[in-house]
Amino acid sequence: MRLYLINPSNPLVSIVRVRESRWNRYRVWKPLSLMVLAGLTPPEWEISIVDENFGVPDYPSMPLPDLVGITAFTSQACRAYEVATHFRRLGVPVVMGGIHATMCLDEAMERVDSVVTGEAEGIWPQVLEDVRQGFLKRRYDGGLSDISDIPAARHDLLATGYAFGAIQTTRGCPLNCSFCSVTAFNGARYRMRSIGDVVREFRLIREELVLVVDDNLVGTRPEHIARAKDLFRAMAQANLRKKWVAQATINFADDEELLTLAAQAGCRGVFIGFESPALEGLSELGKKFNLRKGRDFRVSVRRIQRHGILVVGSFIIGLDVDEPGVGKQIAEVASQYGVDILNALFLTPLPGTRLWDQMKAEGCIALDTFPEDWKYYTLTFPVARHKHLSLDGISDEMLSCDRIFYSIPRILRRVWGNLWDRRQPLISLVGNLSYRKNSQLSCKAYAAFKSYLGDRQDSVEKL
Ligand code: B12
Ligand code: SF4
Repeated sequence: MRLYLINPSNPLVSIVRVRESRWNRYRVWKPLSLMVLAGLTPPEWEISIVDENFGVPDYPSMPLPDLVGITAFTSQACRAYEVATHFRRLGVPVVMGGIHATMCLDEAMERVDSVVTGEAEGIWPQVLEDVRQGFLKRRYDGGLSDISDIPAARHDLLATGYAFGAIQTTRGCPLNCSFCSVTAFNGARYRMRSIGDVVREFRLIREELVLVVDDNLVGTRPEHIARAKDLFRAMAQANLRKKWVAQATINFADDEELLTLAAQAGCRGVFIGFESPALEGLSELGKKFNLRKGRDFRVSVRRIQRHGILVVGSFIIGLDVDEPGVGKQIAEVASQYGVDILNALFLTPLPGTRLWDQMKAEGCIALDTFPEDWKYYTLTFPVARHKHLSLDGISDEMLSCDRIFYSIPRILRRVWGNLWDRRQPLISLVGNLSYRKNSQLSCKAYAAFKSYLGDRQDSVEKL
């Protein structure tokens, strides 16, 4: 039995445009979902993982599979349906799973043979068995998996071409920020894989650099932090020789022992959501967690950096509190905090989030011809109506934010600081240049986007 697991491309996602920016070569990440599915698949299936981000293969020249499994974030949905149509025309059954199919079940069910909602661990073997028997059902629900059921991902498939390997050690987040789909999809309970499983899986990864995809590697409660410390101790003891980057909340900075252990275990970079320079902005997003303990972000960032760990700071543009000038304000605040790399994104209503419900109720979702418009839900295009910022205004804010933060003098100053502190100067340089280049690509992309909207006059007027 032959199985294709496909990660659809979206050419509008800047970090996969390797041809236009060679710096992106280091930022094409592995589709871990498909590697985990492969890990759940019995040996009688011959599996190929296709990541269209590395080029769309010539499907007609490939042997016909018995089953196609497609994953998709919302931004990939359009392409997912194109791929599904291709295989269904050939009589191959297509199963779709992942966040988009879960949040937009009816839409997906109209376009594929079967949809798997939720996490797949508890249900995928059943789906495969049903295919073998010729009784594929229209819908399966995996719900939330038992964390101990997560198998080691198949790191042997998809071996080449990526700078980073990928692994997941926890699922779920209790914070439920308004714009984020993680709590809705993976639940509010923070579920932690066993340390033994994680260390064993780390050994299977061939790349020296690894992305730990957890939404918050250290968690928010004392028992989560204690587990993170144990994990880091075990990783250091196992002498894995990996350098890894992860996502965490700002409380990562609050515990010197945690930082020391993380660095000893190979942590070289952390992605932190600061989200808004304004207190009202954080309240609006439901991210009051950032405000606890009367935090001084500059001190927190510096404390992390002293351990040789880069800080990537993420901010959102388009909140109700954001007025003209917010782009410059974010660039300046991020510089004051001292982050090494800034990731600014548009506030985007993703299906299944609280923000989606709110914006839909208020009639603020501007790009709503679905599924075609999903391809713009990359967080790098303005797809909604914002309180104080027009379409032109908000894209100008984004460009001015990037232009200021990624000016050559500022990049040089930061990378010089990285060199001086011996804090990953190379990764910092590549990251800064990749963001700078992508901002230039965005400038062109906005022009094309505006002409797309121009053809849909109604949207322009409403925006
Ligand atoms: C790593 C990651 C990335 C990596 C992607 C690597 C990759 N190619 O997969 C990078 C950094 C590139 C990335 C980019 C983006 N990301 Co991202 N990302 C994540 C993150 C943190 C982890 C994903 C992961 O690997 N999880 C581990 C795997 C094992 O879990 P899983 O993907 O959910 O898969 C399980 C199930 O969903 C299911 N399943 C999945 N696919 C399939 C397919 C079949 C056939 C079946 C049966 C089951 C199944 O089975 C799996 C095992 O249980 C998630 C948050 C999260 N917790 O998932 C956000 C997340 C997926 N990203 C998100 C977003 C918005 C983006 C971006 C649009 C914006 C951005 N700038 O970050 C871009 C878009 C990229 C694109 N190509 O279009 C949103 C997506 C929401 C949505 N509705 O689409 C999430 C949920 C975060 C959030 N804040 O809400 N991301
Ligand atoms: S943005 Fe981060 S902290 Fe907020 S709900 Fe999502 S994963 Fe949790």
